[in-house]
Amino acid sequence: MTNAWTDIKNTDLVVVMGGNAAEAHPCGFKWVTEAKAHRGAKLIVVDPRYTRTASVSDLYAPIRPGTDIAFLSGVINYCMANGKVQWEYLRNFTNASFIVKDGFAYQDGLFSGYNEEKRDYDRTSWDYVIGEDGFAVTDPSLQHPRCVWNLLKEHVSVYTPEMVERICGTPKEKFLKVAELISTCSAPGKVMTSMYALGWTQHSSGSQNIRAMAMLQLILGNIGMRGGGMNALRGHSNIQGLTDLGLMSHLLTGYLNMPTEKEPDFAKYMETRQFKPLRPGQTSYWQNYRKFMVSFQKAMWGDSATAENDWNYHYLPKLDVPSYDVLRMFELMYDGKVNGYICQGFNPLLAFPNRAKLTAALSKLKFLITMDPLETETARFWENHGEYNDVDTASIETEVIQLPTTCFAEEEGSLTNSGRWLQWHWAGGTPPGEAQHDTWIMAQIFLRMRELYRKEGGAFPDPLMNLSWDYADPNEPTAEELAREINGRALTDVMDPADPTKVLVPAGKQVLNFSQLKDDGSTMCGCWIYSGCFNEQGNNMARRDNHDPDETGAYLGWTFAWPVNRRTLYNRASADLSGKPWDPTRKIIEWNGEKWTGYDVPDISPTAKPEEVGPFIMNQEGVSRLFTRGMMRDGPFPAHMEPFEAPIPNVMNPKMVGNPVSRVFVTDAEEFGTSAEFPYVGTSYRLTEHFHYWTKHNRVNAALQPEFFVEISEELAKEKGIEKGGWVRVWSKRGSVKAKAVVTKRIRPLVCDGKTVHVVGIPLHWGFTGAAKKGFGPNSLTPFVGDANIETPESKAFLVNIEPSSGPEEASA
Ligand SMILES: Nc1nc2c(c(=O)[nH]1)N[C@H]1C(S)=C(S)[C@@H](COP(=O)(O)OP(=O)(O)OC[C@H]3O[C@@H](n4cnc5c(=O)[nH]c(N)nc54)[C@H](O)[C@@H]3O)O[C@H]1N2
Ligand SMILES: Nc1nc2c(c(=O)[nH]1)N[C@H]1C(S)=C(S)[C@@H](COP(=O)(O)OP(=O)(O)OC[C@H]3O[C@@H](n4cnc5c(=O)[nH]c(N)nc54)[C@H](O)[C@@H]3O)O[C@H]1N2
Ligand SMILES: [Mo]
Repeated sequence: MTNAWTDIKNTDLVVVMGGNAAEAHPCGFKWVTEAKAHRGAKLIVVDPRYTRTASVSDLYAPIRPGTDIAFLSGVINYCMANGKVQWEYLRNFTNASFIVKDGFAYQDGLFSGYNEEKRDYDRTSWDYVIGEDGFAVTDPSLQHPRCVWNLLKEHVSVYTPEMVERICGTPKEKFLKVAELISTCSAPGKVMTSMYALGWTQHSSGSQNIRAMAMLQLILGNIGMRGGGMNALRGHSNIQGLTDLGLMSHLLTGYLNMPTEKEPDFAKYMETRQFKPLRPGQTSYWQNYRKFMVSFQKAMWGDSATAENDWNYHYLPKLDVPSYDVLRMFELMYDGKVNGYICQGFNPLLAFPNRAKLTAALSKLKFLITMDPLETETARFWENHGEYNDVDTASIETEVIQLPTTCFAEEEGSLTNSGRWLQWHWAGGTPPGEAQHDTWIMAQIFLRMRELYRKEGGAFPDPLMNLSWDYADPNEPTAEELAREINGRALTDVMDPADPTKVLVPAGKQVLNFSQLKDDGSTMCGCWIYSGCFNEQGNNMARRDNHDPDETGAYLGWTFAWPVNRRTLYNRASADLSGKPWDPTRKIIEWNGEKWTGYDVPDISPTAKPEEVGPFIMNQEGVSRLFTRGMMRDGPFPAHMEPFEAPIPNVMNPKMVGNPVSRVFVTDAEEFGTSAEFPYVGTSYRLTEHFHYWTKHNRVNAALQPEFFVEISEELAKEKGIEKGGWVRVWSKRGSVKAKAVVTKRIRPLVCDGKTVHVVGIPLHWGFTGAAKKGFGPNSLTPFVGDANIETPESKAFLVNIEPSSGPEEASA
């Protein structure tokens, strides 16, 4: 989230599109209720299904899964054509005025530079014109035909209301009502918030869905504003923490990049990272990259990391492919290239696509270790459950070792919520049986491996032997020790840059925040964006002051938000060029002639003059981007692409299948179904009563939603002779499942490009362990393909067929 859950109460308009917050985020949804009750805010829901969120909306519009880019581009087109633009914000705070190189173009669904063989773009033409002074050339009058604004205008002009209806199946009148209501938020005193989750991410063009809305929010001037922003509703209680702390295979902590093969030494790695400002006078905050990186390496390897050995840069793995995401890892397993797999707090057999392929992949391992408090389907993948898990147990030789762990309620630590708040919690119970904390298990694996290396030697033991392991009890680092390490401290006295005779941070003391980090080895820090969470003031994540002076919803004394306790990102953009709030009733920060004051931690230097520094200091431009220079693999503007399995051809280019730069593994190419064989659109989602695959172990939840079902419209039920509550078989190119049919008015047929499109809704909570009835889940059906930029699987739009059937057969043995 750019903002926070509590900030949603400040909005005028909530757009829930690509999510279902009332059911998947019921606790956070109360802030929407708050905004409606106390501000008279309106709620728009755009979803293929009439959800419980839709049931309390002011305006609901149906949409075909996987077509949100067309819809949002249609809204952008509407706003541009009708002058519904926050002009001053647009001119000063976005790259609308930047001139783009001549070679850049878009035609037949493709941008310039496409290479069909490589399934990739040469992105060199997706760039600005750079002047002789080294700065990007701009036209503040927005008249230049090749400025970003005019290129965007042309790009979105095809997304007329008629085109939106043709692609999305959203009736034109409904679309126009949505567009009109959204466009009112271009007024500086009106603000809209975007709340989204998997309905946008789990698509082969998921990243571009989000970009499309972010661009709309910039055009309306809603980023950095109270009650505005792009608010990703994160899933698991600590999934924000997962990405922050570098658990993605291509990231280190704090969104520093994992080195690649093309960066064999530290100098080469740094060459492309300390971005030079692209406009005169701008701050480009990544110029501090080296401080964060060196401090991270010092946290990893302590004294052995020195200037002479480039802080042990050679210890870091170098990626030979863009990432080792879950799809790629399972592909490698499937190809027999992986011996062992440690699966910690993850149930991929139910969570990832194409279950038959996953089972085959797990069957090729020599060993599988699971770390989980519960019995998972992944740990039991080899067990035959008749039609529910039809495997040949005898032929599987994988050795499975189950390590029972505790769960969050049985341990101390912090969870980072969607609003970037690091919230400390305390253990609420003692672990049952043989269960151990994850930290204890990981420490044991490390200590025993190190011992083996010490005794037996081995290839390249240094990164392991020299790993910094500075904990009171090496057998189990405590949560506090880890948090202090993540915050960072001075290793030798750190001198004050303003007065080099004065010690700023004495050796051994915690740094205040990342502004005190150095690139000379005098500081260490596990995760720079978290620095400040546990400094000499103590554990700031444990703070529980719930005062909210002036009722802004900021709660600055409650826990700690990264970065530096800032609650609204880009908050400089909440004020105009002179530093006055666009809307005085929504003040966040304000320039008082000498410094920035207000209700939040400013995201520029507190004394930086308002007209001098742009509000987007993490961008080289100093402003935000309506056009990205080669950052997005599939285009600098979002463009409509169909899912890999779609009921109609891409109207921009009928020959195009899916996202043209999404990775497709060879074995999956023939696994995509066509609409002739599979006429219906499958989509998958969660229910309030269950949390994925673990609450089915709990009898109360199991009783609330006992049995796997699919949802279809009355029209489809009639057409297929399917009875309410009767058994159906649903199948795709990759598998077949059986379910009870829920026939509902909440899903309606759509008409896309002249064709009637039926949606089959498939909730995801069932498997073959736990207290609920056995079931299958949508991932027996979903395709093994993901987003072009980040490889999130395309779970929300695929093709299926459906027919009445008999119930499933249990295992005979
Ligand atoms: N009760 C409960 N709450 C949960 C979870 C749970 O398992 N149970 N899981 C948590 C996790 S990890 C996550 S990630 C979040 C997920 O939170 P959400 O994304 O809100 O949850 P989903 O149910 O997957 O819903 C997505 C919604 O998007 C709609 N949709 C599908 N395709 C499209 C599309 O192409 N466009 C649009 N506009 N909408 C589409 C679906 O119909 C559905 O209503 O929920 C979290 N909260
Ligand atoms: N078709 C389809 N597929 C989907 C989705 C969809 O919408 N449609 N949603 C996707 C999404 S967003 C998600 S997040 C995934 C969810 O997929 P998973 O993350 O695999 O699902 P969970 O059941 O939440 O699994 C987490 C496991 O962690 C265990 N656990 C809990 N606490 C601890 C702990 O402290 N330590 C350890 N070691 N283990 C612990 C639980 O017992 C559980 O078995 O599913 C994905 N798959
Ligand atoms: Mo999730």
